[in-house]
Amino acid sequence: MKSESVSKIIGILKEHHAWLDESLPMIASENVTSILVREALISDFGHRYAEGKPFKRFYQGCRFIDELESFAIELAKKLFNAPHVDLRPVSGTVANLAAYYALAKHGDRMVALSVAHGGHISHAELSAAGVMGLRTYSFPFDEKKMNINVDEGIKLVKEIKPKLILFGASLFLFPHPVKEFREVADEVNAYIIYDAAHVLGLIAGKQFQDPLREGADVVTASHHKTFFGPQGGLIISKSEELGKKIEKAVFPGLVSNHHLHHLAGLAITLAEFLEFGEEYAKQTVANAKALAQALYDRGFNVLCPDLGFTESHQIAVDVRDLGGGAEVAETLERNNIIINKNLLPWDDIKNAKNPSGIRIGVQEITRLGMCESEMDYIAELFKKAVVDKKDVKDEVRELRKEFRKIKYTFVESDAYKYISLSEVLA
Ligand code: DSN
Repeated sequence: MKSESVSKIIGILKEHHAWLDESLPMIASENVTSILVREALISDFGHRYAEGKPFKRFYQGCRFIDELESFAIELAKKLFNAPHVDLRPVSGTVANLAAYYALAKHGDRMVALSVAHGGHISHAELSAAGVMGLRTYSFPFDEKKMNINVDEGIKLVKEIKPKLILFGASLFLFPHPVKEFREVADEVNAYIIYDAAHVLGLIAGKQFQDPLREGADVVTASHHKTFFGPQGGLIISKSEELGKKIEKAVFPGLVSNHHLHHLAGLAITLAEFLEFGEEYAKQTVANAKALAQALYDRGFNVLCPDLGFTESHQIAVDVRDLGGGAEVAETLERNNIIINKNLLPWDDIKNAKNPSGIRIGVQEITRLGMCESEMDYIAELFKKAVVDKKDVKDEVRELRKEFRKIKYTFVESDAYKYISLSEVLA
């Protein structure tokens, strides 16, 4: 390579790929895209502008972008059984901003989960909710059930009369009580937003709750967690009328040009989910339950044993007796098992640097084809690394050798192999 800077940059990318190739990626908010999606990402769509809606653009040259975007919208409407979707938000946070902007005004109130109880940062006043001038109130939370306290929550809604009631979370073990709040939402004239970023793939695969049918007005999401698309966001509305409000908030409100290569990749992911989504989502939830049980059997303090630990792709573990979330996450990383430290309900947000817990996600290793028996072995590796303080890097590497390919797609390919176009085409 002629440029030292470019060689350095490509060298770093290759090292990252090589590391991933011998690791267990278990961050609950990530996933890996198929080779088909990656092909879309390097297409010329990534160089173009298409402000506005299909066939009503402010730029020429959008003929094929229009065709693809309208086709993607049709696929998404079919997959989510919804009358309106907007695929243009460039992230989950932008999707939330657009929903806030469409449905509320500066100074309105919103009830959502606090960050310590699992709420996403964009649900908080210090982030997107505050940027939109919303005054946020935290749902009362039942720590034992790791869920919203319905009776107390309804009381709070009646008292403060919010404009928005927001469900969904980043630590999201069990379905949220959407239908239980529909009546009180109508009573106080509030909209229900459901942030499905984490569980979109499980909803698409019909293995979690169905927020639109349970009473949500709009569903916001990123589409790169349990939904294994390229990074980006979307908004699903329960009616055309609400969809029109959302459209205006997205453009010209918050997004000028959406990322058209990601839109193309998302279209492919929608097709993958229509074909493989149910099977993938089923295996993901089965794997999460199996790993939770296997960790619990080995003495880990996995949350909610009486409730079956989880109904999603996530597991939460209290690791205070093992040195806390930061220490455990770092120990696992040294062993090529990648998870994150996480606040648990009793933690003060000021302790975010060393919280009580860890959060584990199985959606990416499920995409690599792993099943329940691998979950049992992975729990053993967790114990060896964290409790017995042994080095398990070699075992992780060996395990990964058997699971190199991306499954649940039309063309299986290596998951983390670095593909160098400059070398192939030179
Ligand atoms: N903060 C991310 C997560 O890990 O859940 C989502 O944006």
